[in-house]
Amino acid sequence: MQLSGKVVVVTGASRGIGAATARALAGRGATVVGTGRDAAALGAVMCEVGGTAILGDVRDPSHADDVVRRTVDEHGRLDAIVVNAGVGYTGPFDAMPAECIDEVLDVDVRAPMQLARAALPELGRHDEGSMVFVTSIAGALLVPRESVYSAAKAAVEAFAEVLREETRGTGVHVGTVVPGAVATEFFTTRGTPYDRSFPRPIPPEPVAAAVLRVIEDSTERAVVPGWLRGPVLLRRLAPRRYRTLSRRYG
Ligand code: NJP
Repeated sequence: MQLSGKVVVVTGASRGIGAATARALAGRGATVVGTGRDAAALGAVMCEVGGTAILGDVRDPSHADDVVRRTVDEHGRLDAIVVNAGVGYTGPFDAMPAECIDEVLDVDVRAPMQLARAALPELGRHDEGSMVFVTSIAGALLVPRESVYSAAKAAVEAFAEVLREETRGTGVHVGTVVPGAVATEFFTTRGTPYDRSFPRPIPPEPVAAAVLRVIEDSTERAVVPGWLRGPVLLRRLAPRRYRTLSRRYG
């Protein structure tokens, strides 16, 4: 898909990967509709990229339909969505508060599915449409102390794979971007700092560039940074071997 002149919704565009993606999309000539709850932060990013801000909580049952309806009302079309808004949680599962389980599942699983449901008819209305889910390396490697978050992101990967098959031949492409550690406020928001010395977090811009590649080239799945494809492949092909190595080297 050529992005110039297209209308693209980016959820969680108030900061981090979403804000970087909004800037990258605007740089390609796309019109960006960004969502988030932080009015000041989202307003500043949308002002910078000449986009439209839609304030709201993705957990609100009417949010997904609202975002699609307002986008089409204002811009006349919807060509792509980047389903990026997300929250993390780290800590042993037996100490995870019930409301945190609900928040991770609501924001990271239910909301992306609801947005996909609401957007699909519009994405299919023109010759081509694109839907990109920002998942996580945690969903691919299934990380201890991130059980619910890992399961949530793995669920979205599974959902995207099925949706890709269901939409084959309709002109709508479904892809995912799988980031490793990224230097954003994600860790502050989840309440636990990133405490590993390796791998070092990458800036959000390469993840945004991967989102654009997935849309422009109809790529199925982009892992960023690319070397993480190694551990992902090892876990898939030799799960017990992978687990032994990850216990030893972290
Ligand atoms: O996180 P952060 P990232 N309703 O915290 C929005 C995944 N990922 O950019 O509402 C509506 O800077 C929030 O907006 P606001 C991760 O799982 C990351 O790093 O205004 N919006 C903000 O714009 C996520 O899916 C890393 O506060 C809600 C955005 O989400 C994606 O990358 C590693 C919301 C979060 O910005 C972007 O994360 C990885 C709600 N209820 C995967 N809750 C990483 N950073 O290391 C949150 O593997 N938002």
